Amino acid sequence: MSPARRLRARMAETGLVHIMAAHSPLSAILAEEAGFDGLWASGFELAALYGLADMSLISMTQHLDMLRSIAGRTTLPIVADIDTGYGNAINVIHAIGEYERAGASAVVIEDKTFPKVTSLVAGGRQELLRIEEFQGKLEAAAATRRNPDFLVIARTEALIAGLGETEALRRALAYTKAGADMILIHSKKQDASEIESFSRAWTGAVPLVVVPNAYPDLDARRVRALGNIRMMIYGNYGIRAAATCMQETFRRIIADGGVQNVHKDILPVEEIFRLQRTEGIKAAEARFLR
Ligand code: SPV
Ligand code: MG
Repeated sequence: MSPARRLRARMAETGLVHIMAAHSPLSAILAEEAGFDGLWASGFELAALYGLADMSLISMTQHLDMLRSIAGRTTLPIVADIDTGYGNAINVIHAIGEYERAGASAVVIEDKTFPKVTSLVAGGRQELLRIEEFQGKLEAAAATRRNPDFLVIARTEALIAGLGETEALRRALAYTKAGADMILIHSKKQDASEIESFSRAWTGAVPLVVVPNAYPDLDARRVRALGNIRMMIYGNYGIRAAATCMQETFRRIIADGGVQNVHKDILPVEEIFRLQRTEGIKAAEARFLR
C-alpha cells in the first residue's frame, strides 16, 4: 500500500490524523517514534532551519532535497507544504511531478501571491490570488498527480488576510469545485473562534485541515466535536521545540563555563547512536568488511 493510500486509510479509520512538522530526517524519526500518523514538510520550519524568514526565500530544490532525505529515513506519509506552488499553474504542474517523485503523499497549496509572506507574523502583507487563477492551479495539480490517492489540499488564507468568513467559505467552495481533496483553513487569531465558526458553517463536500499553532487550545477533543476536520497539522512545533532546547543548553554552557552541568540533562550520545541506526551498520561491518 502506498503511503498516500495509508494516509487516506488512517483518516477513514480514526476520523482524525495527527501530522507533525519535520524539518530534518532526525525530527522525522523522532515524530515517527512518538506515534504521529504523518509528517508535515513545513516551509516555515525549513526556512527557520536555514535562519531565514518564511517568505518564499527557500527554493523548491532545497525543500525537495530535504523532503527526499526525510522520505529516506521514515515510513510515514509526508504532507508537503508547497506554499504558493512556486508560481502559476505551469509551475504547479512541474512541482507536483517533483514532489510526488520525491515521496510526498499530499501537497498543501495556498491561495496567496508569490512571493508569499508567512501567515502568523504581525502586520504581514497578505495578498490573495484571484479565485479563478487559484482554481486553475488546483486543477493543474489534480490533473498532474500519478497516484489517485495523492491528496491535493487547498489552503485558503482569507481569514489570515482579514477578508472574513464569507470570503473564506466562498473560496473554499470554489476550490472544492476545482478538485481539492481537502480544505486547509488557517487563522492568526489567538483563540479558535474563527476556525470553529468556519467549521460549523462549512457545507462543502470535502473535509477540513487545521494548523492549531496561533490557537493552541484547539485540541483533538474540540476538533473531533466539530465533526468535519480530519487532519491536525502541528506546524512550527518541531523547530520551536528544537530551538527551545538548544537556546537553553547553549546559554547554560556559557554561563557554567563548560558542559559539566548540561551533560546529564540532554540525550546521551548513545541515544543519538540509536537514532542513527548505528547497530545496523555495526552488524553490516561484521558481515561484509573483510
Ligand atoms: C508551516 O508550518 O510552514 C505552515 C504553518 O505553513 S504556518 O506557519 O502557521 O503558516
Ligand atoms: Mg508554510
